[in-house]
Amino acid sequence: MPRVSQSEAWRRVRDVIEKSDLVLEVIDARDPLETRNEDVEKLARRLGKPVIIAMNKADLVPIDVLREWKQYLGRDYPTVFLSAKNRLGTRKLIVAIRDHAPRIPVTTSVVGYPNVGKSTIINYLKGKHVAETSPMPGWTIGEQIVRAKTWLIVIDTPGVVPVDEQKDEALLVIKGAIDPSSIEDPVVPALKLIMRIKRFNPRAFMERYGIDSEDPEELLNLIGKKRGFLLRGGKVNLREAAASVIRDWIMGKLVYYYRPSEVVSNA
Ligand SMILES: Nc1nc2c(ncn2[C@@H]2O[C@H](COP(=O)(O)OP(=O)(O)OP(=O)(O)O)[C@@H](O)[C@H]2O)c(=O)[nH]1
Ligand SMILES: [Mg+2]
Repeated sequence: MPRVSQSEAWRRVRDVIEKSDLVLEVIDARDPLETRNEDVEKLARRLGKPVIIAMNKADLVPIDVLREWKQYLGRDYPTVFLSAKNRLGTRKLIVAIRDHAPRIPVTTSVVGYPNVGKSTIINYLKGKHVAETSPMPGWTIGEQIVRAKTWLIVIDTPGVVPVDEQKDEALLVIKGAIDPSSIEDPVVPALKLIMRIKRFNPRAFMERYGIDSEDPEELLNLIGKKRGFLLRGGKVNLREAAASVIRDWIMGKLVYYYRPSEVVSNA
């Protein structure tokens, strides 16, 4: 599980939002609804801080889909999309921060679910590697204050999960918010993840592994066999297969995305 407890992470996020002028909420462009953190937004509203949504990992989603989300989310908060990793779209982020800053210099907190790319964004804004990043969710432990530009201070924070989701491992897996090695039994969460991936990208498994099946459990078996995850006696080690599927999802090797019109009626 994350290297810092969620109650501690929330305490830090609350402190950091309190001392910032602007909140940058980072979400994952592949799954904007599941990685939008309503509790973070509520907290920002309660503390009277303006919010900008940054849809990161845009390199994994087609541009027309990104534009639809920008328009949809833009009804609530100014929204930009970017790929911090590939350094694309980041100029628009800087412009958005400057345009919505209540004062200059501005202190901006960077908040959101684990693993959405908060620390990678901090590094981009600074122009060098100052914040530790990792494919493992829950990497950042404490806050980190970085003067990114003469007029911009950014504060990195640990990823936070709303309280009512913290025990739902399958949901956290879908959100890419949990380290698979910390899950006691990853099989059920992996089966749910497989169903969600197939719903939005029926070709995902064929593209990644060259195999597929209508039945998620059989698919997991086939993946385990193909990757050589076998128990003594030759049966497939389903747990290992499940953890590997979850890891591939976290690493962006299994891809899906969807449009607002596919999931919300008022899009
Ligand atoms: N494809 C893609 N991957 C990205 C992008 N930005 C970050 N990542 C990857 O996502 C993973 C998580 O990035 P971090 O910056 O550590 O995420 P974080 O939000 O700080 O995570 P925590 O500290 O665990 O809450 C890393 O493997 C990054 O390389 C992006 O724009 N595109
Ligand atoms: Mg981080």
